[in-house]
This record gives sequence, C-alpha cells and structure tokens, in this order.
Amino acid sequence: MNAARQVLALAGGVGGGKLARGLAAVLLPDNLTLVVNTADDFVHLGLHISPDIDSVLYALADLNDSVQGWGLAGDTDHVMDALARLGGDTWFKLRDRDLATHLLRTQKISEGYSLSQVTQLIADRLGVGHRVAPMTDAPVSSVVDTERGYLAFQDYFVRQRCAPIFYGVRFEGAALAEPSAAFVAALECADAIVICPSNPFLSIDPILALVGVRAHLESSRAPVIAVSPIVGGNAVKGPLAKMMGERKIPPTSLSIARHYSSMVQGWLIDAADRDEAAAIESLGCAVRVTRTLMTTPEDKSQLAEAALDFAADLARQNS
Ligand code: GDP
Ligand code: FO1
Repeated sequence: MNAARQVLALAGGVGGGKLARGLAAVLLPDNLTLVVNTADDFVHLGLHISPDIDSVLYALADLNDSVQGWGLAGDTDHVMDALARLGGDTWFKLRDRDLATHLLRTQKISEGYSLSQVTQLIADRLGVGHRVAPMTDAPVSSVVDTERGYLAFQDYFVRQRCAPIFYGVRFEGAALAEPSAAFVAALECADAIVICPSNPFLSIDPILALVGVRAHLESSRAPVIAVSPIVGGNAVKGPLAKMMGERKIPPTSLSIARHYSSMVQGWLIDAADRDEAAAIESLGCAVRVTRTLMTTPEDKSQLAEAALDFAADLARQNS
C-alpha cells in the first residue's frame, strides 16, 4: 500500500475507471476519494442514468465490461430485444443486469436520496470500499456544439456516434453548481490530486467548471498530477483525437498540457510520446515518462504508483 495520505482523483468513465482501479489497488479506502463527472447523466426511458459513475463503480468492483468500455461484463439484452419488438427506443442500450443499477438509482432519487447518497448505497452494495462521489448533486448537462447544431450529450455521443463535427461544449448548470460534499472535503484535505487520463473536454472540464473548483486547483497546496489520455499521438479509445482534429488542435500530450495549463504541476506521459517532454516542461511543469497504457491490473497499479510517487516528490520539493 502506498504511503500517500489523502488522494483526490478526478475521473470520467473509461480512462477514469482504469486509473481508479489502479489507485484503489494501492491505496486504503480511507485514503482515496474518486470524484466522477456527471455531465453525461440523463434521464432515459424514465430512468436516471449516470454513465461515468457506473463505469467507475463497475471497474472498482471488477464487474466492468472492459472491451465495450461501459456496462457489466457478460450482460445480456433480453429487455432491449423485447423493447425493439414493441417499437421502443433502443439507441441507448440499457442491458439486462445494468438495468438493475438504473432502477435502484431512480427509485432512491424519487424517494429523496441525493445522487451522492445513492452512489454510496450502490457502492456499498457492490462491495466497493473506496469513496466514489459525483462531482455535484446539482443537475449539470453537457450540450455539444456541432455542425448539426447544439446536441444533448448522449444524442451526440451515442445516437450520432460522435459523427457531427465538434465545435465545443457547454456545461448547463455548472456555473451555479456547488461541488458535492465529498468533493469539497477531499479538496480541503488532499495531499495529492490526480487528474485521470479522461477526455479533457467531455469528462474533466465539467468538473473544473463547478463553482470554485478551477480556482481551488490553481492555488492548490497539494500537487496536481495529470496522466495524458494521448498515447503515441492518438486517443486510446473514444473520440478525443477526432474532436481535437475538428478543433484544429494537434492530438498530442503537449496540446492536452496546454489545455490544462498552469493547473497541473506534474505530467505523466507515455514513453511513445517522450519527444514531447521538453516542450511540456517549457510550460512550467515537471514531466515523467512511463508506460501509461493500462491493459493489465499491473499496468493500472504501476501507473497509480507512478502518479503518487510523482506527487510525493513534488510535495517534498515545494516544502
Ligand atoms: P468516458 O467518460 O467513458 O469517455 O471515459 P474517460 O473520459 O474517462 O476516458 C476517455 C479517455 O481515456 C480517452 O480519451 C482515452 O484516450 C483515455 N484512455 C483510455 N484508456 C487509456 C489508457 O489505458 N491509458 C491512457 N493514458 N489513456 C487511456
Ligand atoms: N455507450 C454506447 O456507445 N452505446 C450505448 O448503447 C451505451 C449505453 C449505456 C448504458 C448505460 C451506461 O451507463 C453507459 C452506456 N454507454 C453507451 C456509455 C456512454 O454513456 C458513454 O460512453 C459515456 O457517457 C461517455 O462517458
């Protein structure tokens, strides 16, 4: 177990879930808070869906479908098949066992639970000991600006498969949304803050857009370490490189470092991108080159250890 005291990690779904699993393997439950993007959340077929929270919870419980990137391994589609026969909406697949999570969350929210409370309940019931919290309990929704106009997030991401040219994204509700209580507590006592290799535009920016979060990170006593989601000049999964191309931004770790700017003190980039290290350092941050591709459980733990060691070294230099 790593000696780090309190660690706060900011996460989306796929890249976030992978590093979250590594951090949970090397940190005791009381030493880690995972704060997860909720701007992808929406109500579908009457159910409250929190895709990134579920991806992180399923990853921590070792129940995730790692090939698909979302949902539960080995799930089936009887409900969606039956719904298709009835002519219902099946563009967003609520698979059979995954449906149980959405049903329970929706029931509890209708009974007055906050998203934080229901996330804790589901974590407990899945046997996840590490703290997983939504970024906020307030409603925040990503709206994507595209060549086809403004699109609700899941319409852009799933229904239209990120095909429309991406101009930008706004986070409706974020400017008035307070971070969740667990997020505030973790910001106040963190000894290290880790930005997971999640999509900066879609998964991390909504977290940074909440009231006070960006300012807190910019003046943070705790080192902020980020892992680049770009490996070898491409995204490991998902639309990030395509989106960057459409914004005329080269798909490099250097571009990602510029995006987060002075908020990050330490960058972990992949060995395949080692040539970018000097340019990233010239932005005023430290860089470590390592393997950032997380395929095996060992990859995840090693990358988590690398991030925590980096944070500890930077904290020592600051003191
Ligand atoms: P989403 O919310 O489901 O889209 O997932 P995230 O935003 O958390 O993660 C998406 C990003 O994770 C993509 O841009 C990928 O490049 C990145 N990613 C996925 N797997 C890995 C990996 O093993 N290593 C690194 N460095 N990045 C990864
Ligand atoms: N992604 C898809 O590409 N197609 C789906 O049908 C789909 C269903 C789905 C159901 C529950 C859930 O929690 C996530 C689901 N996702 C699906 C993932 C999708 O929501 C995105 O990957 C994230 O929102 C981006 O983080």
